Amino acid sequence: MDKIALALATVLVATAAPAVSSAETVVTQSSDGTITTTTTRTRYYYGGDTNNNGILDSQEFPRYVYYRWDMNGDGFITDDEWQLSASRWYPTNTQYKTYTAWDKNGDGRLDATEFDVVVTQSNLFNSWDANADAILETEEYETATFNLYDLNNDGKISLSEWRQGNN
Ligand SMILES: [Ca+2]
Ligand SMILES: [Ca+2]
Ligand SMILES: [Ca+2]
Ligand SMILES: [Ca+2]
Repeated sequence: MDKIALALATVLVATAAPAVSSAETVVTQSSDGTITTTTTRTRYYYGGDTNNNGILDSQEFPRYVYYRWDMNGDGFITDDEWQLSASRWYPTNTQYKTYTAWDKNGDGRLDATEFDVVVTQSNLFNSWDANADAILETEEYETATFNLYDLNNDGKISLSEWRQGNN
């Protein structure tokens, strides 16, 4: 019975960690016999890359964050989803301790429009976009994502930090 429970837990962890990227390798041979291998990497950005160009820009960013916070994918950020994400995405800003100030229509949850205001007013994109060119390069995206998991800022992601980030 314990084995079954453990196997189930493993499956849940595996499915909770989303596919971040896929790699496609193209091998071409030119007429002189030279073989060239090119690998391109495509990121999914959780559906936030709405124009599908492989890059998150400042317009797309709020929706990307929204998809990541809406863990059950029902289209709303509820109190429990807010609690799980706010302290990781806004570790130093107590303004984001609760969602109630952002719930303009008072229905107890945040829809995409309400949440866009949160992301825009908090200037979250600017803190991710280190070179301030209004797009997130791979390195900027990776650094910011790493920081989401590295809760104690020691430059490493422990197993427990990894689990907390994927719950
Ligand atoms: Ca894009
Ligand atoms: Ca939800
Ligand atoms: Ca609402
Ligand atoms: Ca940038």
